[in-house]
Amino acid sequence: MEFKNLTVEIEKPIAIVTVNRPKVLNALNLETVSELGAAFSMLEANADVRAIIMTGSGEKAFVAGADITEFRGKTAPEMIPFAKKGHDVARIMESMGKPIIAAVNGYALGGGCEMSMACDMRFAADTAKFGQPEILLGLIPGMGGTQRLARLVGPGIARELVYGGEQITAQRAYEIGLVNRVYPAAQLMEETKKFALKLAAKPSHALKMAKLAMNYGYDLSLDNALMVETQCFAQCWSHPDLEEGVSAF
Ligand code: CO8
Repeated sequence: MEFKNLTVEIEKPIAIVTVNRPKVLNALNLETVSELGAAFSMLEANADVRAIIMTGSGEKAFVAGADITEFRGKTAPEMIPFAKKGHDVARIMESMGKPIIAAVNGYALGGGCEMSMACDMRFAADTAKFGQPEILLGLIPGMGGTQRLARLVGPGIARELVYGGEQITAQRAYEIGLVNRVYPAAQLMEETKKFALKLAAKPSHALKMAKLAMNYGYDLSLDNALMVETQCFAQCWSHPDLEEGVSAF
């Protein structure tokens, strides 16, 4: 599948999705958001791919947000499908069975920070910057930032970032739990690939069940979430990986 705004490299057993609009710091226009949805759906269906890295092209940005040039002249009703599109893509990423690691190589602002939060985890270059600067434009996050940020870092710090619009360093993002790991910029991709390969070597069905139990259970009451976990746990017995793993033990 060919994309205009992305590259998708398959280095079995991992794939690397790179937003490729470096002239605008990989800002997400609607076409790019649609292409991301198609790319992740395609990778979910590709049995050769067991873990995915998402990153941005160039050295400066992961994704500097939604493409602001698409905002002018729009009306409120026109922006509903725009936001919905972003939400749909984030949901594709969260509901697919394969882990996605964001390799945040630079600015992850607005929709870029939100995209990284739809990934399973975030590894960042020490030069990366995170933030939800929408307030400075007279708007608010529209791709899940008002919700996912609070779930990741807690409501107090999330409010500080969304209301204040300030950028934070990768180190600060690590301290608040937004980022899992920070690496010197030159090592980010190599280290992220190493970790993706480790995940790719894990029993894929069990990993899928872990991801689904954690993502679908998160918003439920504890009783309902435990029911989701029970189903996913039991599903592990429907796959030969379990027999293999238990026998090896
Ligand atoms: N949209 C469009 N173009 C952009 C964007 C953007 N978000 N960010 C940077 N660019 C362009 C610049 O206009 C510039 O273009 P040109 O060379 O033609 O002038 C080029 O990229 C390089 O940028 P700068 O010259 O500004 O580079 P600096 O190093 O001086 O600054 C910054 C880097 C700090 C990242 C700065 O570019 C900036 O502040 N960018 C905007 C960041 C921002 O506000 N992001 C939030 C956007 S709103 C949003 O994301 C809402 C999400 C809604 C989700 C909807 C789902 C589909």
